Formats: sequence, structure tokens, C-alpha cells
Amino acid sequence: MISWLTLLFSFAWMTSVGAVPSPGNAGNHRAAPATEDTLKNPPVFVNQSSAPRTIEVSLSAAPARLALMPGKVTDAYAYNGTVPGPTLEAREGDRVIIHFKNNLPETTTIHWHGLHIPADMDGSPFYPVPPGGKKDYIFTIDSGTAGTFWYHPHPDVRTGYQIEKGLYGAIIVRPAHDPLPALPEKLLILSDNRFHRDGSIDIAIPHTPAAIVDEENGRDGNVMFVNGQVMPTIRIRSGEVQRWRVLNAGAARVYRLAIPGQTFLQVGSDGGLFEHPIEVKEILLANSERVELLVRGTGAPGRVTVLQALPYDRYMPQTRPDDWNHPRDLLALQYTDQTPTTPVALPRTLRKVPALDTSKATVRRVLVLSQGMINQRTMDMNRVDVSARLGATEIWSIENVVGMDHPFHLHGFQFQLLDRNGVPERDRCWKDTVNVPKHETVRFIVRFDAHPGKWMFHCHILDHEDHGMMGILEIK
Ligand SMILES: [Cu+2]
Repeated sequence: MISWLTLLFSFAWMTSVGAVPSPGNAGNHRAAPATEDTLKNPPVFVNQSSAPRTIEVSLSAAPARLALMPGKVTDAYAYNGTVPGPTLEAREGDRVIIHFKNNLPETTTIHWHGLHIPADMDGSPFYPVPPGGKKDYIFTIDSGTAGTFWYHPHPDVRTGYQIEKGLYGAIIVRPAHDPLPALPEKLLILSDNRFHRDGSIDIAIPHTPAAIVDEENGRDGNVMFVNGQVMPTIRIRSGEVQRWRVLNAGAARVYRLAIPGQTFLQVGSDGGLFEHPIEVKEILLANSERVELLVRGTGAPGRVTVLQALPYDRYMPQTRPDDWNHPRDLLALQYTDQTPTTPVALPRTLRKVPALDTSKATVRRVLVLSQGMINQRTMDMNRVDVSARLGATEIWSIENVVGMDHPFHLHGFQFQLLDRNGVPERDRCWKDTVNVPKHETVRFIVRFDAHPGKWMFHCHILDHEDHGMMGILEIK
């Protein structure tokens, strides 16, 4: 009998021989200085409403033939014809109305990842939109919830396929009063994908060795995109400060982000700004997480540096890709030739993030993550895994008992990390997704302050989620 491992190793050899070369690492991107940013923002939704504090937009999901990989045409799925889809920009307190039409040949939903909205608007698999069907998503954005979020499909067992075909877009919620000065702002939607030589998207055929590896690892792509572009350029003037909102829309990749020779000032996470900026050399961004960064032009005029994804070992040893330990270039940061400008003054305090009170926690739960399962069970749409009381404060302990990372996402509610492996979390912030590294335990506190109904929690490695690493929380 051919063992599992033999199959996996022989497959790893086949892919390394037949791999499509990555344009992300192939070109000499330092040759010609750009005179403007080549990084393009996705389009922003056009607001059709003239009513105050109302954003009303139309959104369709449909097949599209697009040049996703340079020089090739790909059969993709697209929101309003673009990959990534248009960015939804709103302000705290806005009423948002999205007229959605499903022009895909399959059922879909739209999940508004990270937003605190009613359960029937969350786009979970409980509210499918069939082919040709329509749904109006209507919700109000709470005050105090400004931040960077995203939207993507969440149908039963097809989330990974549909996102990998091109369905994802960003949401930016702005606060009534932003503590940061007006800064040049960039949106960076990170994703990766894998293609056949003819440009078609390489999604493994079920039950093949390739599919088994993807089920285990999650599907890593070898072409790295920022806003759907390969190795674009952002220009920065020496001394300038830019505000970057970074979203990991990849299926499974954990980005360890760094710019050699400079540091970031991290100012926010999934659920908006921190209390204080934090200077860091690297950012670990698991799939579906977001960060807000201040990038300071500390380099000399004319210098070119690169935003990189440094090696990060999230894998089981037996299925670790053979190129996992190579840094990947994502984007060129090119200093202009202008004389340095004086950096703007930055506030030391951004906002208050009031701590959820652990003494008010009435329920403590343990959720054990193993490979493909949560608490030894796979997803069942007809089962409730966790019943909670509306208004309750709970502490959840997420224990990863296996040798690979699992990023854990709770729908509908932002939580605060308490500790990792018993070490208290130093910087309080709001999160909806937390990477739980191999053999580690993370505890968070959450308050179910509104929105009764059924909610999903799951591993956000899309292959894991689609294969059942998900459960249902019912709040009554
Ligand atoms: Cu997982």
C-alpha cells in the first residue's frame, strides 16, 4: 500500500518541478523609478442615496474573464466586475443598504467580516442566495466601531472556492473624529493565488494528492498580489508618514510583514485603533486579519526598499511546502528624489479601548482545535455547539492541540485577547480573528451585547473551514 506520506512527498516533488514561476520574484522591479504609485486602489462603491448618513449601493457577483496574472486571461468570479471588488466606505452611524444580485452559477452569500450587525444580515450559510437570487443587506454601523473590515462569500462548503476565484473586497469605516492627522492613506489587500500555464486558476481536483495537501495546509498560492497587482510600487517622500490599512485576504497564508531597514508604527488591528501606537519590526498577519500601520519615510531620497513576507512556519512538517523558508517580495517602496520633509507630529494616545471586565464573565468555555475539528466535531448546520445568553460576558479559551496554526474567527462580535499561553496580552485591542499557533492556547473575553441568533465560529484557513472546522453559536 502506498502510504499517505509517500503520496504527499511525491506530490511535493511534482509541484516543485512543474511550478509556474512567480512573477512576484522574477522581475527586476528596481530598474526604473516610478513617477507615480503603480499600486491602484480598488474602485470605491458609488453611493446611490442622497439621504443623510445613508450608503446605498448595488453589488453583483458574476463570472468574469480578467487578466489576474500579468499576460494571461483568467475565468474568475468578480464583484461588480473587478478583483478585488469595490471598497465599501462608510462612517460610524451610517445606515448601509446593499442591493445584492447573485449572477454566479452557484449559491453564495456575502459575509461582512468583523461588522457588528444582525445575524440575518451576516451572510452566514444560514441565509443562502441561490443563483439568480437577490438579497438586500441592510445594517447600521455602530458608533465606536471604525476600522478596516472586508466582505467575502460564506456559503456552505464553497467559501474557499469562491474567494479563490476572486470574490473579496475591503470595507473602511471612518470614525466621527479621527485622532490621527490627515495622512496619505493606502489600502493593501494581500492575497495569493495559483495558476495553470494557460492562466486558469489552479484549484486541485478533489481527492487527488494535491487536494489532500491543500486540505491539510490550506491552499497557498505562488503568485503574490497586492490589490490584485503583482509587485506594485508605492512612492514615499523622505520624512513623510503614510497610513496603510492592510488586509490578508489569502486562503491560508500567514504574512510575516517587514520592510528591511525600517520599522512600522502599528496603530490598529481588526476592530480599529489601539490606545497607543506601538513600534514593531514585523507584523504577523494571519488570513482574514487586518492591521493599520504608519509607515514613516525614514530612508534617504532615491532609496528603494521592499515590503516582504518573511518565512513563517505555520505548517505540519510532513506537508510544509519546500519553498516555505524563502522571503517573498510584495511591493516596492520607492523614495522620491524630493528633499526630506518634516515628519508630522503623531498623537501618543489614539483612543480609549475600555477593558471588558473579567469579573463579569459568567461563562468560561474551552474550544479545542484539532486537525479539521473543533471539540472533536465537524460542522453540522443542524446542531448548535455553543448556547449563550444575550447580554452575557464570556471567556473563551481556544486550545490548539495540533502541530499547525489555526486562525480562529468569531462572527459578529469583536473580542479582547486576555492572554496567550497564560502570558497576559500587553496591548488591549478589538479583534475578530486570532491566530492560534501550533500547540498554543489563546484566551479572549467577549460580550454578547446585541444581535441574538445563530453565529458561526471557525478556523479561517478556508480549506479547513469548508471541510468542517466550524461550529455554531446561538445567542438567545
Ligand atoms: Cu485551521
